[in-house]
Amino acid sequence: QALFCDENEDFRIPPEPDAGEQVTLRFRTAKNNADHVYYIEEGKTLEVEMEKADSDEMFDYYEHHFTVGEQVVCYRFRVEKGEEICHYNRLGAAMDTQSCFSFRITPGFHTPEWAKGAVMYQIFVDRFRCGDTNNNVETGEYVYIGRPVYRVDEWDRYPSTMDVGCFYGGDLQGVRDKLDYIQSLGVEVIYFNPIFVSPSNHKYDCQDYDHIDPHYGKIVKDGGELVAEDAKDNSGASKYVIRSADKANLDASDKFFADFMEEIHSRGMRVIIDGVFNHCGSFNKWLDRELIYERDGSYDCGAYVSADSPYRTFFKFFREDAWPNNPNYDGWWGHDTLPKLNYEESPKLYEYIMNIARKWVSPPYCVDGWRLDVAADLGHSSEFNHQFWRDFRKVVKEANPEALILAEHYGDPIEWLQGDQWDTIMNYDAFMEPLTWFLTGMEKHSDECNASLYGDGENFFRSMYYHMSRMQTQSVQTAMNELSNHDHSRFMTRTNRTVGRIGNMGPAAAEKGVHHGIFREGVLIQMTWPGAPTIYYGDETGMCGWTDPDNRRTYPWGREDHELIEFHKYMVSIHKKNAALRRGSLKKLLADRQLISYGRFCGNNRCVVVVNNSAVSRTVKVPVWEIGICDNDRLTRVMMTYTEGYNVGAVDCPVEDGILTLEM
Ligand code: ARE
Repeated sequence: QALFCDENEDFRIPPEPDAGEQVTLRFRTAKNNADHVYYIEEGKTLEVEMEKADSDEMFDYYEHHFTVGEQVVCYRFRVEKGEEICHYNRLGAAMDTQSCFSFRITPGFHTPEWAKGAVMYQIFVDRFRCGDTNNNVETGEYVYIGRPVYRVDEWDRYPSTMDVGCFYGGDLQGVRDKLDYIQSLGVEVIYFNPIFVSPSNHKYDCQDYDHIDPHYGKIVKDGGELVAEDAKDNSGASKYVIRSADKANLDASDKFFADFMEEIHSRGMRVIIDGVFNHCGSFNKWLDRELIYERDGSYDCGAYVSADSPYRTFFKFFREDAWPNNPNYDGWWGHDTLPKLNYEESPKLYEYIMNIARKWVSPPYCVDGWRLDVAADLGHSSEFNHQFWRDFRKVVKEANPEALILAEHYGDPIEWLQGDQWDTIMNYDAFMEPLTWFLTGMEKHSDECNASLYGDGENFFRSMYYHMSRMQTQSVQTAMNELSNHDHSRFMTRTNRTVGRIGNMGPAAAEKGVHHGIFREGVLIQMTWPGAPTIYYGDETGMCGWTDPDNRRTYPWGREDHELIEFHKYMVSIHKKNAALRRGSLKKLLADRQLISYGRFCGNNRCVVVVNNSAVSRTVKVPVWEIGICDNDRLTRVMMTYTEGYNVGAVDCPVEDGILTLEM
């Protein structure tokens, strides 16, 4: 229990050394307890006995110094006391010595400092706030997959089906109008779901990577007549120029976004945007299926229309004998609206997308990072996939060394997090899944609610430690830790297990009678767990919703749950005030079936978190000496929550002989 080491700044100095730099590793043992501590470097069969360099009342600290070379260094420790031998790696004190759990130094792998423990806010633009009615999609403005799009006039009204062609009118001006509110929550970074030109409300089917969608930006000119349902040209394409393809509107929207970004930066905030590079939309001029704006002679026809299209190689076709209008192309997971991009056979496309990667992180926009959609799916082989992301990293970091590269990823990310590709990931495995399972008993982050058992604390830690060990610490610290997002049910719905299924959509505001207890436990863990806590718009006011599309309801302006908003503000402020919570070490302190406790510590800042996931109160004795707390003077803060209440402010529980006792 006393043994400790990790990749954080108290135990590796500096924590992210470059080639040629001196590094000091520190290993903690109980005072006057170990006979020998060895540093063991893998691959070299190098073993060095560490020197006892420092001690305090409770612990001894052993050190090893060396100069980092060009190569990755993988290491672990061995502690000996008499006959007893103990190994230590990323999983903690371990009986095994499997190299896959080693500590690791990757010279030159830095993730942006600003992103470490940053508080983020995710916005699905169409549903957050309408700030400019002039840019609203109009009913019948264009045809999307054979159906005219439509506008929902009442912000709080839910149609019986929410299809991808229905729009509420949320836009960037709406976000701009609410920046004071967003900032008052303590948010530092906004992550936007896609904002480039696209005909759907989610915009994962990109029509033009070079411009902000005027329906989210600015419309200065009406782009001609509205498209009638049956107005198509020979290729099946709709006939008229639509407002979102009008040059004047595109330029005005890009300018609007540049100004928006300037305001964001002047407030000290940052923005991450969604990069959907695995596939585009079938409406993209490159494919030209159901093209929704006029072919004005400025470009050639797309690959769907003719085999002679200059974009023919941008896509993979399964049948060569089906032109004109060849529907036999590769789509992401079979979706024909999401044609997969065929980089391998099209250097032109490759170059084009690399320029897009560079463009948006450069002036005048200077976006602070990319969230990469289905990043592991990109390309047709794993070798190519990795090469693409290596080039992508080079291009982005050269243009903006501070930009964050954050991939959407399910499963083991280790191959991509070696320092040469992504910085980090949307954290499902080492956050959303174990947390949901522990608190609600729902399997992983799935939207099925059929579990009869709740998770238990031991498993929570086992799973968290395992998955965190698949990332180096600079990736863990910047990982996007979410309770909800646009692909999964709202956490308030998940913790209540029954509310708001599709077909039974309630009002947009938090439903009455919803229980907040488990939800608050989730927020407490989120704001005290390693990583970047990210609030999905509206979660702070208790929005409900089942999975896509019900998780994309409109923000309930005027009907907010102020108590819950205050709770978020308070938790965010605690997160930001304590260095230990932003980037400190983590140590499990207690776990049983319905209880977890852990410590976060960094220098002299020491915080203890206790979560009792049951309605039964109990006395808990937490071994806080494990994070260096022997008496109340050493304790910075205790935060506890239980299904019937919480106390995140007081530090008035007694600590005696390193044991904290509390009633909860
Ligand atoms: C639309 C409708 C849906 C409908 C679907 C199929 O909205 O209701 O079920 O079509 O007809 C975007 C839109 C979606 C849209 C989809 C297809 O946002 O609304 O769905 O395009 O047109 C997996 C992937 C993961 C992916 C999710 C959706 O691994 O990468 O599925 N997430 C990204 C984005 C999405 C986006 C796309 C990909 C496509 O974040 O928003 O969808 O660009 C388990 C599995 C995961 C699975 C996850 C969620 O955990 O392990 O692999 O994620 O569930 O389903």
